[in-house]
Amino acid sequence: MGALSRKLYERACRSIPAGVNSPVRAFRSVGQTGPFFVERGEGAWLYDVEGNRYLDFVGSWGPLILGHNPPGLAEVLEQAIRRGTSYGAATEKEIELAELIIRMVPSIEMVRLVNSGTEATMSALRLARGFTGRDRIVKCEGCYHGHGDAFLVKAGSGGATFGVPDSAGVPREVSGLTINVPYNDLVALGEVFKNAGEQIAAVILEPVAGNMGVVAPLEGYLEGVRKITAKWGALLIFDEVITGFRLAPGGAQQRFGITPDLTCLGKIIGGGFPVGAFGGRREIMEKLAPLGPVYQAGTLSGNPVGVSAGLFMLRRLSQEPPYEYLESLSARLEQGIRGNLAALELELTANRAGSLLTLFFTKGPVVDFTSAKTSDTAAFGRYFHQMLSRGVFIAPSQYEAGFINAAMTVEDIDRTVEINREALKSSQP
Ligand code: KE4
Repeated sequence: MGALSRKLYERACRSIPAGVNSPVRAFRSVGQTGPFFVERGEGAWLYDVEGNRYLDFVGSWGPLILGHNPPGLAEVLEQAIRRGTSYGAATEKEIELAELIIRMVPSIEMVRLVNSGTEATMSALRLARGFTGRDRIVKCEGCYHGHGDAFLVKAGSGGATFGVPDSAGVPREVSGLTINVPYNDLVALGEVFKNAGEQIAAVILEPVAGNMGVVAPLEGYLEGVRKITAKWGALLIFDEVITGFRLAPGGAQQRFGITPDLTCLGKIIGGGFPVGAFGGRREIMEKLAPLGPVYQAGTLSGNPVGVSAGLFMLRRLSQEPPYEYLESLSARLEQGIRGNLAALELELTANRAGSLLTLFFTKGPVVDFTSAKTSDTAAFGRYFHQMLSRGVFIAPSQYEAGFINAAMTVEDIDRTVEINREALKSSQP
């Protein structure tokens, strides 16, 4: 870390816990005391305060599928801001965004906007409990659904990285209602339902997991979860905060042909602005206040600036879909990395789903949290720094996804493959 970043970090630590506003940004999982500080982002690149530039595979953790500041976005936002930054009153643009989300994600008949992925999952959970009259929920070990109390039970993102399966401050009465099952394990899920099926309001999962590193559903897994939840009258909630609008215009549910009862969205939907959403079957959504008994609210929900960013992103993704281009870049990167592993005779595991990719420092296969946790996180930490020092910024944690974005070029990918090879060589013990 450069002298300027170090100085800023020391100053930040005096006023912000660990100097950051979200734990993973502190780089503690890769053994570094503090992060570099960003000066600006442009296209596929991040620039730090020392003027170093990094090819950005974090992309604000998913929202920036078009890269930083895609052409046209700043102008749209400037116009929006000039009309006021927030009204706390209804606007036509909120209807336009809702209608566009419904067009792109067919399982969504009605949708409500919120301000983050956490708010989307928290609200979807309360709605599922209100709709079914049941209290228990099922989640998968290694899946992360934001920092709502009910989900901080073996959370797979920050929690796993910090080796803290539960969070302090979550009452036992709350975490006791959350049942964890291994991802990709229908037998375990069936068992849970056999024991407590009538008490279970919902199963929530990432249809492609990104928060234990990238782990795709095994053949038949999502279909099996759909069947079990339907049989027992529990709702199926797809947390598509990462996969929504990324794996396809209609997200993972379009890619795998599964219809959940509720879907949670975030990240891309705001293009870097704080926007989230949850939506699904009309009969469920109509339980929401002020129509129905399930309360949910938000001062800045449907905010005109965030909505303008969301309309820009989703219109761009539906009118000029980057998915083929992203697939070609992502496949090229995966092939390059696999070629390096073979040439260096390294038995590591590269998992990819569309433009999501994780290199696990373990032999694999990595199909759930238990297999992900066999990764050598110290080796990953060395690799992270070798990549960063060569100008490639990957997630500062083994248990996160890498995000390829449409501002990247074939040359960027080919350069990354070369750097990956050098970094792998120099990070060997
Ligand atoms: P936010 O509240 O952070 O907007 O969304 C929570 C969330 C919900 N569901 C999924 C599948 C998610 O991946 C997330 C947030 N993802 C993390 C990265 N693993 C955000 C980065 C961070 O926590 O700083």
